[in-house]
Amino acid sequence: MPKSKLLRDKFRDLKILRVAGAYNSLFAKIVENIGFDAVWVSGLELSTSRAVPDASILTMTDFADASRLINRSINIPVIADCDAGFGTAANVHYMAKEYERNGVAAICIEDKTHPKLNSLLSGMQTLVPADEFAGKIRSAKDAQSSDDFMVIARTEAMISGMGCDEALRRAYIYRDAGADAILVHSKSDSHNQIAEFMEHWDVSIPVVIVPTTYPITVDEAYRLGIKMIIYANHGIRAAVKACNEVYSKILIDGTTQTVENDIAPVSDLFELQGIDHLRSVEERFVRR
Ligand code: SPV
Ligand code: MG
Repeated sequence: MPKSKLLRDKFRDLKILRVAGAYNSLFAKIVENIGFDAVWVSGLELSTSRAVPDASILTMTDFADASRLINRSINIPVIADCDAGFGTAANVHYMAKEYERNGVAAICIEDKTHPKLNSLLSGMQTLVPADEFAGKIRSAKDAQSSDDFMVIARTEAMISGMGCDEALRRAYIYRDAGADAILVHSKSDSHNQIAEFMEHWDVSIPVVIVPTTYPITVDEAYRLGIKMIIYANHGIRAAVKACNEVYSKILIDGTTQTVENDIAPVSDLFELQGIDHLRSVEERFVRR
């Protein structure tokens, strides 16, 4: 079954979808093994993994290649963070085709100017006019070849300080342009902004949230009418902390003995590589 169909089915069948961020196949595999519904290929994680700012320093090709490699390593759908679409509505047309060809189930584009800056940073959070962004959505929808491929429109109105009314105005324009879902982003320290948005949203298409700065439980999100929660960066943050602690300890203690209980055994790595599959292929085809 195509991954885009799988994602559509989850939207139809599940009360709420839970999605986690990854920037490579390893983390995507962990996300899948834990039981999340899909992988979010996060621009923030991907940029961090290359030690560059999440500010359109990496290119569309960098992003699309990461999604392609991740997608072929897992069986759950990939939802790709495509920033502001890497240019105009014309760029978006090429981009959407490329991602769909790569097997990605859904792309997400945001209404910021390109080059963009990560939403959690202060500074240039400028939006393009709503009708210009609607053109990007129409372009992506025109480019797709299967009906199931999804285009998620993300409004950064509340990130840019414009408030809930502007987020709602834009969300309705993006829905009318053909978006399959709306991602409403907030960097408030409570979920009040999201709650206010949901109070006035008619839920005609699903709403997606990315709770990084505000806490929200799955039940709270469900009660507000939210359909998908993306835990966008908790994987890489866990990894950074763990790696810092373990490598520091090795250098300070002068031995690996003191960290052995805090790290995964090598057998876990072999399992993540899919060693069982290698063994079975060897058994069937390699002459000894
Ligand atoms: C990402 O994970 O790259 C996102 C979410 O777009 S945020 O970092 O909050 O902008
Ligand atoms: Mg991003």
